[in-house]
Amino acid sequence: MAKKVLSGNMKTNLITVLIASSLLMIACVEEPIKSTSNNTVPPKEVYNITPPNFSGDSAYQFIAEQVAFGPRVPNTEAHKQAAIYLEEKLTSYGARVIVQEAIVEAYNGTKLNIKNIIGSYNLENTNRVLLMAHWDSRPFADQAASDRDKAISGANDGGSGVGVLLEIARQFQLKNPSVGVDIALFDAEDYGQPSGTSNPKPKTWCLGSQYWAKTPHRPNYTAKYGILLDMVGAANAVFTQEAISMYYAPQIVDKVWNVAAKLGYTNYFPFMQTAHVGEDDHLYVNRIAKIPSIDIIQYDATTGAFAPHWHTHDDNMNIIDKNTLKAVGQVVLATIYNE
Ligand code: AHN
Ligand code: ZN
Repeated sequence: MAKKVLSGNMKTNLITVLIASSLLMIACVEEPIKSTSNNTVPPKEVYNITPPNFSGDSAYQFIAEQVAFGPRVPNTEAHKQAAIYLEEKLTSYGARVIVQEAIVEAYNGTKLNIKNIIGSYNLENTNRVLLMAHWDSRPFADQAASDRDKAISGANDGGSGVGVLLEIARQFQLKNPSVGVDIALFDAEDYGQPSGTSNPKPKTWCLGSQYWAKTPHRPNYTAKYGILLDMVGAANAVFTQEAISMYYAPQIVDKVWNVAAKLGYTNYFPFMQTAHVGEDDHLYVNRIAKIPSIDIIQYDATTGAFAPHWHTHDDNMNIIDKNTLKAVGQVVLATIYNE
């Protein structure tokens, strides 16, 4: 049999082809980053696992279902029914669910019957990530022009974070992540004292997470880090890197914003830091439970405020945008599946 020998020329050609094709492969694997921001930091992460495809339609539906109960204000029938819905939903997607019940006191002395709802995946795994949102809605519309004493629908404020987390739960059932994950739906985040009152009281917000941080659903519960989703459903939302997250968990902010950049979502997640945007559930999870946690929260750095619909009756399904839900959900999923 004739032995095949490559001539010097052919060898050079072959090497050239090999180098060219491997460069081409690298170019194909590395997706280009869409960016509208000047201060984009190049992504560091390279994924080992392809995360599932988060459905913005599905998350939208989960928000509509919550809103259909009416405002989820503690001590109301809508609140009671929504709690059953959330527990059933998480259970149906394969989570082990604990409903933590408590009575806490609101700023005005009202005793609130609250429920923190925690759904867990891969309980045997000590390597855990905590995903959070609040599921209650504000009992009044103190930023509204009229009907200020009426509770808000809270499609974005409350509903959106929960909607994204329910869709994430659905995805976990389709493809089990390798880390342990706990989905904590906190109650009574939004019962805080309206600003501008004559005798302001401290710590009137985040009553459910304050209770949970002092008394976790399982003794000695901890997680590697936490991600809170708050107001993650409005069109063209911008999630800045807010101060409490940057103070307690800058490495998690870095990780999540780089995942967002990698996925082409820098418009939603610019590398832009903002000052304190207000107290939120992650403050107590950081301060009391000592779990380094970040808040993905819409904030408008140009106006220095939340969106105009915030704590008004415009916070309804009309302002919810599936593209924003998709961006946030895909970023969180990719973060989890890359652990
Ligand atoms: C305050 O305004 C004190 N906190 C902002 C956090 C918040 C309110 N999230 C939803 N509603
Ligand atoms: Zn609120």
